Amino acid sequence: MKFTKQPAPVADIDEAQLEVHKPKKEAAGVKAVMVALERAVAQAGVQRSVQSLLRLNQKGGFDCPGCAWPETDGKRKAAEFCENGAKAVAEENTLRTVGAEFWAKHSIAELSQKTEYWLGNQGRLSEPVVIRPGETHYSPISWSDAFALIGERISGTTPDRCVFYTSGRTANETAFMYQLFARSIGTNNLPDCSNMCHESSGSALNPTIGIGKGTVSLEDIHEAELIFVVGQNPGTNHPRMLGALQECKENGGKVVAVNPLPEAGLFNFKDPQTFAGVVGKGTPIADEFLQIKVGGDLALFQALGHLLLEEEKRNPGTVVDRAFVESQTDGFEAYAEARATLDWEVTEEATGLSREQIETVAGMLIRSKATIFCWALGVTQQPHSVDTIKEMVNVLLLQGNFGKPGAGACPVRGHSNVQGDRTMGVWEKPTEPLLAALDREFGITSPREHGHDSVETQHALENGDVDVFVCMGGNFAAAGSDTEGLEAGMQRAGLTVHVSTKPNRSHIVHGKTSLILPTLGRTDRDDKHAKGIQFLSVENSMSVVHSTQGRLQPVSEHLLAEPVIIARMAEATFGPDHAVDWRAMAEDYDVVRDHISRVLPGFEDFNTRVRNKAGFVLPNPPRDTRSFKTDIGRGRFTVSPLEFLTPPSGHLVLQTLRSHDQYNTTFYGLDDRYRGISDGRRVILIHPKDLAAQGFQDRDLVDVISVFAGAERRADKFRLIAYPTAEGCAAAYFPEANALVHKENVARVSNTPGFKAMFVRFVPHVEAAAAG
Ligand SMILES: Nc1nc2c(c(=O)[nH]1)N[C@H]1C(S)=C(S)[C@@H](COP(=O)(O)OP(=O)(O)OC[C@H]3O[C@@H](n4cnc5c(=O)[nH]c(N)nc54)[C@H](O)[C@@H]3O)O[C@H]1N2
Ligand SMILES: Nc1nc2c(c(=O)[nH]1)N[C@H]1C(S)=C(S)[C@@H](COP(=O)(O)OP(=O)(O)OC[C@H]3O[C@@H](n4cnc5c(=O)[nH]c(N)nc54)[C@H](O)[C@@H]3O)O[C@H]1N2
Ligand SMILES: [Mo]
Repeated sequence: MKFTKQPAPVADIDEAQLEVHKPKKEAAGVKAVMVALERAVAQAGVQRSVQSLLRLNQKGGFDCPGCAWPETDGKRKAAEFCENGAKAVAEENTLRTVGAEFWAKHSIAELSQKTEYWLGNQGRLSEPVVIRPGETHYSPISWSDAFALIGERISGTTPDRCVFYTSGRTANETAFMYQLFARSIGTNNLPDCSNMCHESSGSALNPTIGIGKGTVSLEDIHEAELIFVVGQNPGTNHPRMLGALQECKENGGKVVAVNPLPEAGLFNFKDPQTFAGVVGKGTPIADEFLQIKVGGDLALFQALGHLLLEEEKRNPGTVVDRAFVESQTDGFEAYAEARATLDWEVTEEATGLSREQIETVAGMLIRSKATIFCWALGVTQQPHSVDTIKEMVNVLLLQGNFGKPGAGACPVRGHSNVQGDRTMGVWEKPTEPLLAALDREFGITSPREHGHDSVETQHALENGDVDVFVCMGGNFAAAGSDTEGLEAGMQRAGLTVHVSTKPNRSHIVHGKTSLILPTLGRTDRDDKHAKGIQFLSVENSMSVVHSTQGRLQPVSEHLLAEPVIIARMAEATFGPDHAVDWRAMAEDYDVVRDHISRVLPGFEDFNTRVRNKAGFVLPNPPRDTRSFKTDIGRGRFTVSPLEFLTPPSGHLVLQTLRSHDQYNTTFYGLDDRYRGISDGRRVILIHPKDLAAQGFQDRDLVDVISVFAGAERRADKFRLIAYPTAEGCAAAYFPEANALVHKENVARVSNTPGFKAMFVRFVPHVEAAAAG
């Protein structure tokens, strides 16, 4: 098939075009379907769009690259996707391509002036390119020369000066090969996007419940009596979750939303796949909305624990699941003692909520016999995130909300295979059993010393300690904090290797030498193998492993599949006589799966079970048997001191978030429809009272200054927008505001950047006088 349509590249963002309308109180509906189809057709044409959307999340089809929310098994609708999933697919399916001509036309100096929106919209990368010291443009390089260069550079330095980043789209088999490659070289420098995302969840769950993952299934969401949605914007980031919440409500369940912003999807959902959703009023979602202050969640869950214990004192045996607590947990007495008293004044100050509001929600918890706490980044990107999540676990343990239908912990993951990548061993702090199993299976000696996480990688880059930086997907320069320092650090790396689908900022602020290696995406057919067409697998947010297979014709014949790229990097590094048979794995992914089945517990007989239509579920002790595989063999109550964000006087707390029209650092479009903001992104959402108190007016143009540990960071030209956020808390888009996040502003223990915990003030923006 010849591709005919080559839609023109888009114009870049013109912030002067910014439009602001009233925020919406409902999500999805017919509009969502229309936007999805319009975007799909604009990028890929009718035929290709139909071809791909009909296979999205279907058995034998491909896994949606949009998010990690599971598919509705057994009763999948003909079109099991959401607006943003469809946009993610359209983004990948585009017929625009970026090849030699593009790179010859645009210099790095020119490209450095472009936004991610413009860069990403140029199209799919179609051939490998290189830029060497002193050059101003990328230019084509053959695959074999590219691999030779990588092999040479890795062999020419020490393992600790090589870093291997993974963004969470990487499939299981790919991730397994990738970590094996790093460990065969001799490094655990395997930072991943999880470090910036749900690391705090793993850091809190591992010691308390013995597994770093959620403990619920999709059925549990449907059956819960009460669900908390904390620090999450499902209407935009996990739209299919709204269908699950709707089902829960239809079964009589209740929902509590905890968020500083009144996000549309938390209030009303119009399921575009049902008649009622199209013509009716939709389903109200949240029964209670706690408009919490940013960073106030630890205080909230301490107060809820306190109120539950008080009720237990009044009516013994009605709240605390005594049998469960006694037989399965440890540390209850110390926890009960710590939560016996509460300072309501401080609690109200920390949360911005009234005592009555918190008591109402505690009453709902007390009445519920099956509660689930869902959470996402509003909770994980604070200095005290790990303590907050531990406190949520305390409340769940108290009522025995593990291992029974409709109950449990549900960290809602981001990237579609971020959870699977970690399961496959992409982790800078690997466990000894994993390393021992790798060594046994492959006859290598894995390094035991921990490697760099994302933030440590940033430090290493800035210190000039990285010679080879390989990025398996993602956009590290834009995703991390302290943009200016990070970009300078990237430029100090000896060689950057970007295995990517689309151009992005990280390609532009490249290492001294840099390669961009174009690869297949989820939707592309992977059939250039002696053994014929191949499929891969992923793990969703609920520990279900299933296959994913793209069928579309790739936009260019020069793309290589990720497993092939890893195998060839390894061959170039180790030569033909390495202990690991890389080529066998690249030719036939069943070979990778056979290795995985012998290395990772839970993957026995992987090749057979992955071919089951619905895939298979990984073992999960809290869910399966109400047991906790912690070091003490019990669930652990913990005691954390109260902590919340107290900005210096004259400052607000700034959180960063995603618009409805972006995927992390990539922008599908410029319409944050539910929040009513379009055609511009450099905005600060601010409560009208704070706007007045700061001496500004709606739409004023300001420069933003953040303060952290005595240091200041500055980002210019943002427009203040009066918005119904919690008082004292402002919001801006990621990645524009990343320049304001000091790299040492991180969550304790997990080292996740404090992307939702900055202290900022504003000064009027003054245009620099024209030169001359
Ligand atoms: N369409 C689309 N889908 C995506 C993504 C995308 O960019 N676009 N990204 C994917 C990825 S990698 C991830 S990790 C997830 C992210 O999914 P989310 O976590 O939903 O992403 P954010 O936009 O960061 O939204 C965080 C929410 O937390 C709230 N919040 C901020 N601070 C606090 C706080 O202190 N307390 C509480 N209670 N709430 C707070 C914000 O108001 C916001 O509603 O989505 C995934 N899915
Ligand atoms: N301020 C602030 N910063 C944040 C966050 C925040 O909430 N606020 N969130 C953090 C979070 S949760 C995350 S997950 C990170 C995201 O960090 P990353 O995962 O590094 O960033 P993405 O924007 O998802 O990466 C987009 C790029 O991935 C490439 N890509 C897409 N699909 C594929 C594929 O199939 N294969 C390959 N090889 N490449 C592909 C494309 O080239 C595209 O340009 O950002 C973090 N940064
Ligand atoms: Mo994420």
